[in-house]
Amino acid sequence: MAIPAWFTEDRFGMFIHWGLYALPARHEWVKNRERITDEDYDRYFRHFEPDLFDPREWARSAKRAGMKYMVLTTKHHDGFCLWDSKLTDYTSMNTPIGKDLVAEFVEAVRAEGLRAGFYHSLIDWHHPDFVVDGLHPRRDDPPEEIKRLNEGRDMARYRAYLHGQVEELLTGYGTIDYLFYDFSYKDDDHHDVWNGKGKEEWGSEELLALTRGLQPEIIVNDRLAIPGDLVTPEQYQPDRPMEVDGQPVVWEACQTLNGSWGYDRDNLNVKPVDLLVRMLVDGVSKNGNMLLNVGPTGRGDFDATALATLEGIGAWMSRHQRSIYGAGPSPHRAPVDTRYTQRGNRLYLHLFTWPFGHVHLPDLAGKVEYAQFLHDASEIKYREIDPSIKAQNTGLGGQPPGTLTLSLPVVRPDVAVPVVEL
Ligand code: H79
Repeated sequence: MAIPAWFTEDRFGMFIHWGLYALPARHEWVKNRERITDEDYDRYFRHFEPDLFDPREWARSAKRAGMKYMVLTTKHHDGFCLWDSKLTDYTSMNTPIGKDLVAEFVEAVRAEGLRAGFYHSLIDWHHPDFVVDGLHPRRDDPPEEIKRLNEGRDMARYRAYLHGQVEELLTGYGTIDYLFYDFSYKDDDHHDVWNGKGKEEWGSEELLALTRGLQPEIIVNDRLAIPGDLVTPEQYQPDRPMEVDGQPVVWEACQTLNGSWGYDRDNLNVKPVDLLVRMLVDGVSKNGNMLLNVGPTGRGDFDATALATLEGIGAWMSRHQRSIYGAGPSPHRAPVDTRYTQRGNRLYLHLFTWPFGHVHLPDLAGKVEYAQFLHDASEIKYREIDPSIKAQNTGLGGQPPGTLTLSLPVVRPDVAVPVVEL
């Protein structure tokens, strides 16, 4: 089945990781990493009161950055639910904020003209029937401790809960455009995990059928351990258009601002704007999307660094979106430190470093009608070497026939990534 066209046209979305872990503010895996007991973690539940939560403001920030869709964590691995689920008490309704945050999110995102998606964790560290995992050196039986923790736990009951909650989310909130399930870990990459989980544990076939039955147009990711609509490299850029079994596939890289998905107060490893723009461009040049994450604070707003980063990306997008929306890879070969994207007969040359006056484009002589910078529509002059001539000594640095050479200004334009439109 073909994926809805909006997804590969829009190219750029916002991921939002938000939940109780915004309060400790040191990574969304904090409960697991620091072996925090349920009792201690419950303090975040009792103090969750995001009084500055304003999803219209989130959506406006996303829109200004050039993002076209937004994906919110309805539930992360800690099991805390951001909507009014009837299947558990462990929801935002029972915290001091006392609101269905998913409902407000979906309404706000739509009101700003963006598409709304959900992230939903398959893993659940809170549900009493979720069989506990463990790391182990390879051996035959789980350690006694893991066996003891799992007495009375029943994944069949957890599956019913998982499917029931997805049904709530896909029936109670109108059209949902996208679903990111997260994640399966029962394969060669995870051979050191006791009780690793995959399609049997999640009931993946049934869950995917339920998802599509309730939302026929929805786009579903690939982490149910069965094929989905797209593949989702996490925090890495593939080196070419992605393929599965030799066939091109739709893909989307999910990326963080600083290596953490949840709000991480003391993390100073923030990616600069020009790097994030290069990552977006790199993805589109390889036929991929980017889902860029923000982790809102415990008060419900975006921190100053996230806001400044989004503004910076937006400043670039407002002048360069023509090279992103509806664009994809080009059959032409891009010079080193550049990326091509192409839409129809327009070719976009993205310059990741600044050249020494010239940039040589192989095989484009005779094919270009006009060249300009995208940010200010200023003409870029160029010379061409007739593809039919034999001579090698052309006076243009020995470039081969067929080369088109752009003459670029000495001073690099003051934009994150300069783009020449051909
Ligand atoms: O939600 C964000 C992350 O929290 C989640 N996916 C993004 C979108 C994610 N975190 N980690 N991972 C995905 C992969 C991590 C795998 C491991 Fe493990 C965690 C390897 C070791 C610890 C789970 C437990 C798999 C093996 C043992």
